[in-house]
Amino acid sequence: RSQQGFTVFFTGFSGSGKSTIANALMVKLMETGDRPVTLLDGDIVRKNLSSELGFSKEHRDLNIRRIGYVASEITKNGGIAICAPIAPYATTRRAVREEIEQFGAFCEVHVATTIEECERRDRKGLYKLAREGKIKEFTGISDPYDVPDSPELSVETENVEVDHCAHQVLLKLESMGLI
Ligand code: GGZ
Repeated sequence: RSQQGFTVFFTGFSGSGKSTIANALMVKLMETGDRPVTLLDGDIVRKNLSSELGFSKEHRDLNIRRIGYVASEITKNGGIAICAPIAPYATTRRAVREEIEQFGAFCEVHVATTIEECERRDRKGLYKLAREGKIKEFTGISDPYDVPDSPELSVETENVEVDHCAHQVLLKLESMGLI
């Protein structure tokens, strides 16, 4: 296999559309390529890899480092890893980038759907619970989110269809020479 492995790392608020875009991207990559594609979605990782962790800074960092480690192994072996956690801390995202860039490419995609829009949708009712104080340390409400200052790509799902966002990621990967 001649092509290098790479990781697409989505970051953004709960309900911003990360998982939906990541799933659409996975389908497109599986249709067009011959490399294995692994999706490391936030809530699936939380269930299987980080089930003992909560949402303190320490626990979030540990969660992201685990995702980064798995993605770096996939990248090292020439595969494609798609990660879709909130990943609120810039320093932790930076550390994951550096780990992965030892083995292949890293494409950070900020899903920049605003907190107002995510709260307005409130698909899982979590924002309401966060406002009521029933969920503590909720990202964007009572916990920080460092806005990425130099992501490879920024998309948003308030005015743009998910499928179009996934297409924009594909175009970016093409322009990076990865697919
Ligand atoms: C943020 C929380 C919280 C708190 C539970 N803050 O919409 P969801 O439900 O499926 O996505 C959110 C998910 C966040 O997990 P991550 O592993 O992506 O977070 S991090 O990257 O910060 O480790 C949300 C749910 O878990 N959830 N409590 N307090 N999101």
